[in-house]
Amino acid sequence: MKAACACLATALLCSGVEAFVAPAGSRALAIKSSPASSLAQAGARSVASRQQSCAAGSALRMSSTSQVDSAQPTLEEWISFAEPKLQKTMIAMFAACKEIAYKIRTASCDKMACFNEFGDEQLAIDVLANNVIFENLKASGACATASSEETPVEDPMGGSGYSVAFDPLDGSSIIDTNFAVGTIFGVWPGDRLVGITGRQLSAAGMAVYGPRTTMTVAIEGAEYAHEFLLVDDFSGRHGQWVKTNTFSTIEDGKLFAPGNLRGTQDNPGYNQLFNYYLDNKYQLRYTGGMVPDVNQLMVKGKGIFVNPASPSASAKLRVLYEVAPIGYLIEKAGGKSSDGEKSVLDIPISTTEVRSQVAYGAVGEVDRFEELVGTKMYTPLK
Ligand code: FBP
Repeated sequence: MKAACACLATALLCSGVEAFVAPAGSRALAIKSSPASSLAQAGARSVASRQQSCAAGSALRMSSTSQVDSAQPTLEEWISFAEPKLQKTMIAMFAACKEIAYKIRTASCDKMACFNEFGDEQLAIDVLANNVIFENLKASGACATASSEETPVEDPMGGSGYSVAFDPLDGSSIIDTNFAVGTIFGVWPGDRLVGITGRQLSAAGMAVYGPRTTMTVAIEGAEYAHEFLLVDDFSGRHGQWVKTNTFSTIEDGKLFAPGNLRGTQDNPGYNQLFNYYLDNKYQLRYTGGMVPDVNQLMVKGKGIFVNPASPSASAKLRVLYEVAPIGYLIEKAGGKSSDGEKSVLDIPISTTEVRSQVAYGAVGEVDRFEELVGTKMYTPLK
């Protein structure tokens, strides 16, 4: 037991107090960046509380070696095949999502704002996430233009090589209920984010802020989609992104995630599709967060996510920030995407506001969506 506590304290010190202590020990610090002295105090407080819990034989008995297999490559090792500026852009997105993960976990949030333990109001978490991503992209020097669902304009970043469109925090309606949420991004070559399509993507990614923090990416020059885990186990690999999974197939299977369900009231095709799932005893797995709801299709290797439009509930998902990047991931992972008649990667992105209905999943399941829902109640973008 004494050995375990000693190694924990060492892990604390080795992995750089600030990064480690802040999320676990002191919410206020992570967000409010209080003066150094209180950092030391917080650090000390955190060590003390962990020793107590260690002493109490709690689940915190840590081994000095990481739970993650040391043979698994880190992000930096895995991505070294890619074009250097694309590497920089992707590493900037991973760094931003790591920071967002800590901030989400350490802030008590309601819909409009976040509060630290001193009750000081902070930026709403999606605005905070938005700023963190812009800062990291600017610092990369490889990003010419960036745009986000929070700030839907083409914003010059002062770098060159790639442009990034992102939804800083998807699932705004479920963040206060502490459900898993995520960040979605797409990387295009050059400096424009309109007058393009998803077919021109160089890479895309989706961070899932759930019990674990994972990031799934797909990138030109590599087949399939690839999952990374943010190591958070006080080991020597603490704070690193380590490769944990490769997603290459999404097969037919009875798992469905039905978005915009109110659309079944005035979209007969959607009503028919929904009843097909019920009649055939499909498993309902829907949280209201597109990121975890789509991520499960790759992890389970089966099923379908739909968000059809209807006359009373028009399409709400934005092609630039959400639909095209996720379409790129799903198609690289061996699945199919559709707007009712074609791949979402072929939807022209004429403005940052373009929206579309979507289906993602196994080829057979998406074909059924096109057959029953299709474009009967929706005019796809040409
Ligand atoms: P935000 O971009 O505003 O978060 O909206 C997107 C979203 O929350 C998706 O994550 C989710 O799949 C969908 O809206 C939920 O739609 P609905 O409530 O109609 O099922």
